[in-house]
Amino acid sequence: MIDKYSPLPIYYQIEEAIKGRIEKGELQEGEMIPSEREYAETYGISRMTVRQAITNLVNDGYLTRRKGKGTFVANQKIEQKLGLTSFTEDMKARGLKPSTKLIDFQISEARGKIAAGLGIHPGDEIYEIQRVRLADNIPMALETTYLAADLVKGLNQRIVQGSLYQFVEEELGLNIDYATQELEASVARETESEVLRIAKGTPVLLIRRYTYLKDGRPLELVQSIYRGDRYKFIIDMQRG
Ligand code: 16G
Repeated sequence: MIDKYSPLPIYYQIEEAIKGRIEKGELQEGEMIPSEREYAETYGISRMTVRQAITNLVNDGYLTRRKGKGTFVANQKIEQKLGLTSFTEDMKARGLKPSTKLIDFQISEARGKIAAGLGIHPGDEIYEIQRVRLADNIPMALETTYLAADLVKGLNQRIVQGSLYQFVEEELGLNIDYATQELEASVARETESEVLRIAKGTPVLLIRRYTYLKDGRPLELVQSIYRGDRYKFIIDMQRG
């Protein structure tokens, strides 16, 4: 309930009340929330104040506005612990169906940083793959992967529409061991926004992964653009 004498601003109290109802499951994902007018009447406050609370909740990703329809409870983000798992494994672990839309698959010659990162010579052949990764048919990430053609023998378009890690481990018998990952904030550019079905300029997470085999050989360089409205990465830390 709203306390008009509280030092907490009223819009903030409304925000907390709505958040509380989402967290308790009284308002479910995808459900339409009451209108500004209804909230204003229920709490005996102005519509302006309600609007401010709702705008803040939209900006924080709790709610989403659909033009001409109303305001709905947003899908809450996928929480992902940062570990050396594959996209296929991550989605299956959540009970979501992974799929892949192949944008590009080509064999090219390694240059500069890519050759250096993959531990091969400039001019050596590499696979250059671009994939949109989906969960229950919703685009989650756009991944660009570079692999040394000499190491990942026999890779083809069909294989990369499934799990790359599964192929590397089960078919090639290579041991994936560790990775270094960089995480940066960014915004969706035109092509990225199209394939991820988000507006241009929407915040995204840019992740670069350098993955190595047990014998130390570099396996892959991957640059991924993850939807900022869908993903939240969690890191466990210990002070040792
Ligand atoms: C993840 C990895 C990516 C790897 C892919 C393999 C991140 C940021 N990236 O998306 O480096 O290539 O999984 O997935 O987590 P797959 O086995 O399903 O093809």
